[in-house]
Amino acid sequence: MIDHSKITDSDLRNKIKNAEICFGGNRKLKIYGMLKCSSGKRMKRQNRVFFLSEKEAKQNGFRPCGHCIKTEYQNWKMDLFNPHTDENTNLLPKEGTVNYYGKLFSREDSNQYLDILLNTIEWKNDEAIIFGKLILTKRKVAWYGDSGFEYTYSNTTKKALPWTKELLELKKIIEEKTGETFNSCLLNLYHSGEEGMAWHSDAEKDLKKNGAIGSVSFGAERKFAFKHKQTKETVSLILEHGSLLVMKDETQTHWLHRLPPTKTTSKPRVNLTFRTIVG
Ligand SMILES: O=C(O)CCC(=O)C(=O)O
Repeated sequence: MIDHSKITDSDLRNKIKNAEICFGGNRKLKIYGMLKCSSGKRMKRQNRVFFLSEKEAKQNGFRPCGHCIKTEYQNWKMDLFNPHTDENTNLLPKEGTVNYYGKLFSREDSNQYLDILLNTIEWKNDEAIIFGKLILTKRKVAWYGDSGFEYTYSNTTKKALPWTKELLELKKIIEEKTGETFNSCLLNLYHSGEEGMAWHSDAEKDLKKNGAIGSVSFGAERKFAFKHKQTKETVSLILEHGSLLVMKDETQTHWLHRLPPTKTTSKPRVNLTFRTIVG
């Protein structure tokens, strides 16, 4: 790491020319970025440092700049939110089980599923009856299942549509991966980060008690959070494009979950929750 205040301007020019300096950083903020980054230009000389490589910057405890090296920044943020856990780690500290399997599908397959789901599912605005008034959400939903199952939530009853080819394909993959079985799927379409879902639990009487719910996400990566009903402690993670999250055991009894709205994306996201309805 080289301090800007300890070298002359001609030294600096030479080191850049000889590729001995390739990245700049802010010592106070502990952020590194490209030499041409506009955020770097505004900095005081005594705060500016230089690095040969990103590796050197990271070894010194610097994180990537969100403006000029977006991909590295996204990866850094993801690591921060999704600590390196595997599908056997329970993300909840007590009274429930949540396992995050990470990305199950390649980027290409995930893009293809997103495209197919956006175009083949019978999306409808969700309906809820709140204080006797019919409310239509901006978010769209669809309900698919084995044989015309009915499912009641938010005081409205939905009848399941017959499985599409891709939904059956996804159901099989999730069943094989988790060792669980499912007979229905609720799909949600969030057109942009402005749309989300408020705190709730999936504990309707039609759902198998303590049964597993397999949640598959395609599209924009979004934060997903859990809140304990009594202690209010929270757990959150980022649901990635093509990923699987499983909630089971007493999770719905003791924890609420939500998808908070965000200004950080305007891209769509589709979420599928594979469930077991009891007849
Ligand atoms: O979109 C999501 O990830 C969450 C969906 C959800 O909470 C639900 O279907 O109950």
